[in-house]
Order: sequence, then C-alpha cells, then structure tokens
Amino acid sequence: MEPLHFHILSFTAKISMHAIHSTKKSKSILAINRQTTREKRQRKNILHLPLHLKSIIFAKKTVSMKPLVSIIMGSTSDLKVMEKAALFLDEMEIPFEMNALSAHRTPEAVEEFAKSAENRGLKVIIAGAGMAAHLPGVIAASTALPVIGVPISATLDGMDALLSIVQMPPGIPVATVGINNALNAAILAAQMLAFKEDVLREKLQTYKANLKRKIEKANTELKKLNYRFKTN
Ligand code: AIR
Repeated sequence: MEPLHFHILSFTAKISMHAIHSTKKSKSILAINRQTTREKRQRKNILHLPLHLKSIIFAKKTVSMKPLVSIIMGSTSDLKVMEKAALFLDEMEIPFEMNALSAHRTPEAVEEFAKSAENRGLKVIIAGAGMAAHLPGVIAASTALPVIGVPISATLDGMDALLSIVQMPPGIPVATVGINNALNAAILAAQMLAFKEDVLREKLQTYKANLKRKIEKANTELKKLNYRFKTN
C-alpha cells in the first residue's frame, strides 16, 4: 500500500519555540508560539518565495507537534489556493498537516485517512479539490470530524467543484466555503477550535477587529473623494 500521509511541505505541523498553554480549568491543546514582532516581519518578507524555499526557512529551529487541522488537496495543482489556509493557520499558530489525496486516484488512501483522523488527534479537516470534487464528501462519509470543503476553480470557473462539494445528501454535511476561498476555510477551522481555546479566541477577535479597521480606513479615504452630486 502506498504511504498514506504524503507530506508536501516540511513546515507543516511544525512551529518554532512553543509551549503548551494551560489554564487552571483546562489544559490547552494548542501550542503557543512566542513570535517576536521581528520574527513576524521576517516571515511576511519571505511569503513571496517559492514554496520549497519557504519550507526550508520555516523549518529552521522547529519542533514537531501533533496537528489539530488537516489540510487535504486533490492534487498539488491545488496548492496555490490551499496555501492560503496554511498561511492563516501559521499566523494563528495552529499546528496542521498538509497532504495530497485524491478521491478518484487514491480512494483507499482517502478512506484510511478519514477513518484514522480522529484517533490521530485531528479536530477539523479542510479538503480542497477541483472539477468533480468528491474529496471533502468522501472524507465526511468516513469521519464524524467537521469537514470544510474548498471548491477549487480548475474548470467551469469552479462551479463544477462548488456544486460537487455543497450538494451533499442529507446526513453527510460538508461546510462549504466560496470558490478558491481557502482562507475562509482556515478561519472557520480556527473558530471551531477557538470554542475551547481562550487564547485562540482572542487572536480571532483581534483578526476581526483589524478587518473592521480596514473598512473604517476605507471610509475615511472615500470621504476625501469629491463628486458633484456626492453628499458625504
Ligand atoms: N481532482 C483530483 N482527483 C480528483 C479530483 N477531482 C482534482 C484536483 C484538481 C483537478 O482535479 O483537486 O483540482 C486537476 O488535477 P491535476 O492533478 O490534473 O492538476
């Protein structure tokens, strides 16, 4: 049998300096990565590099951790889209793994992955695929973990993938995000984990507050525009 977990990127499920966060009431399953502002800036500066280089840089000084989120994609041709999920999970310091599995090309491996996911400690699965995108649905059929589907625009502007993922029969739901919107999939996964994680919830609140600030800034800019009939 072919190896089930084909790791595309070595930076997955690995972060630098970490400590297990624990409160009096409950022990957190999330590792807190104490990144300095300088480290954060350095990471931003290398985001444009090719993936193989990024993986080497991110892997520096890393410690292996148990992944909480699994990012699965139907093909490495989906990576450009799915990478957005990886980058957000990195930003939120949530350990994750990233693998390529295909509902059509490796059906046995998909089933094995889905059946073992919960026992491996995973909490959420993000699955992206294009064309006849059966991957999220097939995974959802074999696990009780929440599955978030990302329709990828490979053909027909992604409408084929969107309908394949969203139109699940009653009993096997897949939480479907917009076409190519892997970022939203990662945010949703983080929100699911934040249910029990105070630190993560705070990070998400900050993230959303920043989105609000962006719109407030946009409105300040729009106010400066003058048109003959513009009233504000
Ligand atoms: N795919 C792969 N196996 C089943 C499906 N539906 C999808 C991939 C990718 C598209 O087919 O998710 O979006 C094209 O794959 P490739 O490998 O030919 O580039």
